[in-house]
Amino acid sequence: MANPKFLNFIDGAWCSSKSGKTFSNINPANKDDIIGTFPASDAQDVQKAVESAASSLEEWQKTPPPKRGEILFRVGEILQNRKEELAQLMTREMGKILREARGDIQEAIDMAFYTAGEGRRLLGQTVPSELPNKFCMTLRDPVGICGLITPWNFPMAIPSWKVFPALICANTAILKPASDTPASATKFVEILLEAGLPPKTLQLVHGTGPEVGTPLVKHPQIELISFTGSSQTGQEIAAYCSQHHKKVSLEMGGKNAQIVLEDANLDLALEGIVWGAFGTTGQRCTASSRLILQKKIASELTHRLLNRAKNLKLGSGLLSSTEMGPLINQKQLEKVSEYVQIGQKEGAQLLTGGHPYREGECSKGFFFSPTIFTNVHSQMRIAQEEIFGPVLAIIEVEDIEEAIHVANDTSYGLSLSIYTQDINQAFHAIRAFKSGIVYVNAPTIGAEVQLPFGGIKHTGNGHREAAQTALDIFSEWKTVFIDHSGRLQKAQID
Ligand code: UN1
Repeated sequence: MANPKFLNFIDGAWCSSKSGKTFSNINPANKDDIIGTFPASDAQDVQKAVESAASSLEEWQKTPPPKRGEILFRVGEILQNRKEELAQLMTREMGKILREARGDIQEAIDMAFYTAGEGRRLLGQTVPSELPNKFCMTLRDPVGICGLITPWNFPMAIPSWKVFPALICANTAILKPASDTPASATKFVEILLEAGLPPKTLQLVHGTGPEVGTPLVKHPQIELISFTGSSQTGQEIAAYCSQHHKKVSLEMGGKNAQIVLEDANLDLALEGIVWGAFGTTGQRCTASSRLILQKKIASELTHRLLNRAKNLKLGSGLLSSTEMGPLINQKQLEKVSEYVQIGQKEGAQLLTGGHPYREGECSKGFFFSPTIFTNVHSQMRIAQEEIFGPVLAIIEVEDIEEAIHVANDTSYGLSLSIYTQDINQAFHAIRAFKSGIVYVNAPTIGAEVQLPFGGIKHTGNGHREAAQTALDIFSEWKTVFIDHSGRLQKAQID
């Protein structure tokens, strides 16, 4: 089988790691299928990338924002033209089914067009002064060199959330993609270059967190780190960045819940649960990993859900009949299996699944059966900790107040959802939910790029990706006062 060699992109050229070391990446649906060999980079490669990113800052900052936007517009067009080929590669590399891989690329396309438009906006404010003949406005300044560390679950969408706003705000950037999805990231960078991005503006450095991520975070010339991944790594990054006065934007875990009240449209709720819990094999930070059911409808809905989960078709995401692909790797398979044991020890009742799935061709990959626990209590670890797999914990409640209490009863705060046909209950939940994202009559997944994305509590650190809020991560406000009175005027005094 072919084993293509992929490279870093540093200082305007495709290159191996300085040490010459490599790692290979496999298809999680079929371990025999090798995606390619990639540079196992380290601090030396990061150093070269930073030097190059620094050398290109000035030229990029002189480029008018609409011109920067035109490049992103072309990126959107190229992504559109190559969507199918890129989706095939992403499915092979990451495992998500083709329909979802197309969605991932579509999110990058949306982000490209949305951010391209920002090239002609980058809105600031003009506001009145308290003094005569004095003009007040705000401008956005770039931050500098950005280190962008991205996860494997959205191999193009999440890099696009970080790279495009970083570039439109006139920063230069170093992308360190997850080592489970480096091929998709390489294609992404190739497309930016093809669209006309000045080559030294963006650097691509492949490798592990400890070997590449850590030197990136610790490099004194990197002004900003944007990270999506685990809460533990995020905390370590935040601690370092706060000590060294670096700007840091974090998007970490979730323990999202979908509430179904007794007045809900149950057919709709059922579709939402299946999609929210088992879409992308539960490997979204927005995945619905808790289902909170009002008692009256709990047994009917659980029964119908069980039927659906048992019949989900597992397999290679490249086959159009497949409904759920594999987990990303062996480690994740072990983690999910461990949580099943934890749930059982805690006294939750395993209704279905709970084990790796090895039927037929699936024996070659990291497949895991759709898993449902019932009799779950909010304090159990399976109801508190992020599992990142196709595992759903069902919690029964008496009424909406208890439902909202349970939904909020986690250390995370990304996405919460409620199914009800009662507008008063819906608005009550919208206000009472402690999360960055709320859905009514839709599952916890499915954010759109023109709206802020992110969460509160242990999910984030106060920033929001996508939308115009992303610009606040990648730029610094500069407040400008122009006094054209010709005399000294004293604010708050005159
Ligand atoms: C993620 O899981 O990290 O809202 C991102 C969604 C997608 C993005 C998810 N648009 O589910």
